[in-house]
Amino acid sequence: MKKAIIFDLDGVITDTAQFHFEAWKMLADSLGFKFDRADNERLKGVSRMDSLNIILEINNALDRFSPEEKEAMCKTKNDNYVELIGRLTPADILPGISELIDDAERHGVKTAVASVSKNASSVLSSLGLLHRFDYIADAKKITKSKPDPEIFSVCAEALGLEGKDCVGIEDSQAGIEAIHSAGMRSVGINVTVTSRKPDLELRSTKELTFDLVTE
Ligand code: B16
Ligand code: MG
Repeated sequence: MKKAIIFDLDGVITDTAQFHFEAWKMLADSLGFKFDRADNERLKGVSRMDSLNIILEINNALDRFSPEEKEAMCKTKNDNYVELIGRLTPADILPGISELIDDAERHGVKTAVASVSKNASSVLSSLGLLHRFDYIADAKKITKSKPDPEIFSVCAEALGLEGKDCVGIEDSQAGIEAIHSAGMRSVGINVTVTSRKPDLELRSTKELTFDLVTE
């Protein structure tokens, strides 16, 4: 049985993936750039600046802006995003997540969050979950975005465990790759994966159960 469950935040614990999409879409529309839901799949688990670079690349505009202009665009996107997440409450925790955290605690299985978001603490706080995990790894603890394994490895190390003792839950292709590269087993939630598939594929967090995830 696995000794720890490591949760992605955006798209697994709560549906902020939708808010990230809306916030980028507002920015893209204001600049006359193409950006749709299929493009958004490439942004999941990817840092803010790397996400902007993907949008610029899609629109053949990578060389059109100075670093200062790109910082300003990231700030505008984040202002849009912060406004959207201001409405989050514990009712926005996705189905099955609270039960899984409770069951893990009951069985002595550790829990951690692996989110590359700079807003992770604020989101967890609004959801009333900031103190429910044994460890939280966010943008401050890492230097590389998913699909690099760093964020999952940092969690395992902080919990005093090896990768093989942990299972990660993710909704993005970059996240699934990061979990596998960290030597962990993976659970994918409605994930569009073109490379290696998750070890367990589920359509929704509703299908998560403690036995399924840990065994
Ligand atoms: P921020 P995760 C990631 O969080 C999101 O999936 C990704 O879309 C976002 O760009 C990234 O966080 C950075 O977020 O702009 O708030 O720092 O999926 O790793 O929880
Ligand atoms: Mg995610």
